[in-house]
Amino acid sequence: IDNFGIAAALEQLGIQEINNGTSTGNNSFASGALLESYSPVDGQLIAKVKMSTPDDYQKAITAAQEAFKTFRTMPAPQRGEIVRQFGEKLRENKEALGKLVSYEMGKSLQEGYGEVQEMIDICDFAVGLSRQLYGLTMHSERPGHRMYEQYHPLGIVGIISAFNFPVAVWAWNTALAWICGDVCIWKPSEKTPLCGIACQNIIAQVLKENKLPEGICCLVNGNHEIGHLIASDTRIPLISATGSTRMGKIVAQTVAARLGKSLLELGGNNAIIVTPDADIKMTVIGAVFGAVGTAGQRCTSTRRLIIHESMYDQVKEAIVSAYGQLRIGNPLDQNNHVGPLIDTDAVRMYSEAIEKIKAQGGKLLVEGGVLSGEGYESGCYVKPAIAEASNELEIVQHETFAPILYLLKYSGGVENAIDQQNGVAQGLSSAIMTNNLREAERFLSAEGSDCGIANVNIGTSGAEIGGAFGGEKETGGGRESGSDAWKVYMRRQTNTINYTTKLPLAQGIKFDL
Ligand code: UN1
Repeated sequence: IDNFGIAAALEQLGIQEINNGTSTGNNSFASGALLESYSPVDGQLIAKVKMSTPDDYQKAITAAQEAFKTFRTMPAPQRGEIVRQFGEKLRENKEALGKLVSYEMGKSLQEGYGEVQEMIDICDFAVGLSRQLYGLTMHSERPGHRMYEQYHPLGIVGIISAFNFPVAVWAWNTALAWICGDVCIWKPSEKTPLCGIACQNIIAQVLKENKLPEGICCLVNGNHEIGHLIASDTRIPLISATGSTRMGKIVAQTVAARLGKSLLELGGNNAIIVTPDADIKMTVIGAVFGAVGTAGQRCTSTRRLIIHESMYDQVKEAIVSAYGQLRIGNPLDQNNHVGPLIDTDAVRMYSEAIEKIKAQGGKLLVEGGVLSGEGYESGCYVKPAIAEASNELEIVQHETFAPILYLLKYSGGVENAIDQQNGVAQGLSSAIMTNNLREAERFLSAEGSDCGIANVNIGTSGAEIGGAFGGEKETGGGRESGSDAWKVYMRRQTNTINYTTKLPLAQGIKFDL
């Protein structure tokens, strides 16, 4: 592994004690049991991390509450300056952090770097936004009155993130929360705790250099018990949670029970529609990257191809033949296209899904299977699979977080493909491959895709940070990242000021004493 410079990367990120059983990281709110982080790349123990106890959690909340008292009064452009410095530090650490993401999570090195690039991009976006937290001015119906709205910081934002984007999703939330004047408490996935520590170490330098308290950005590594403490805590007005629909439903109910706000980014079941007017070459690249990139573990991964019957055989052959070219192996080696799944539990879910496809009447065109032998010792490497199926199958309706692609057929007009595309419980990302303007516009119209993301001649994954990211239905309805997603991190206040000596009432009501 060290041909890839992992040890040096860990050292640069302040994770120095490797494989020797000691805990690592300089986070203050961690005095609990050790959590072991194994790499799916080679099955090796990377390091052990101290988890946060409920008591540590209470300390973190107190630190965050204290920090909020001052941070909320710092002018937003000055908070933007802190985010700018964070972005600079990320640039310096892009290579090291990208490597750690690749090694701890298993995505390709390029994608690891890409993820850090998303962090840098959201920092740049947030810096600009820190001067643009605009509210509207309205005309009052009463003379001598002025009415406007302003956005104030909310308080503590609880961030629960997933293993598949172990650093970027945190940054989307944090960079925006900070410029909005909020402080954050972050529970990374238990499967990628070192990514959390590395980010904390980077931001700790920025906070220290600016004499700002750690409470602005608290890290709490731990399991679902810490997650529950965060979700049920009335001191946390907003919970931003990324993960499975199952987890999201639990978080949503817990947060709703105390009338908190939640921003949910849950499962997808994303499809690409391939019409008779599609460019086949683009379709193949978009579909294969979408299905096997990150080993099918993006919430935006392509799960279904809905192909017009007139193109079906041609597209099927091209995709199956492209799968024949895929190199599966160590993701740090840039010659490989597909890395491992996150752990052996994920492998088991993949294998069960393959069995279900067969049992439910799907037909495997590319068999799949678990790889073993040299280079695959971790037991986490699987072959991407393709199955012919129909949209109604239970397994097709379900999001399997693995590289399994379903080929579905449609006949007649594009509306029939859109029906299938929308005919699932999830609503994150969608795409159409066509050069036909009518089909493309129909797909984007009110009677088109019901997803939060709808692309034309682009695959389903790889969204840019500038747009609002998220989806409908079981995807949870939240929007993160670009556009005006920042508004959920602030509280809106409507202000009406009377600068006369009279007190006229709205709606013309008369009340004289
Ligand atoms: C996720 O999988 O949780 O659009 C986020 C994409 C990435 C983000 C995915 N920019 O694929």
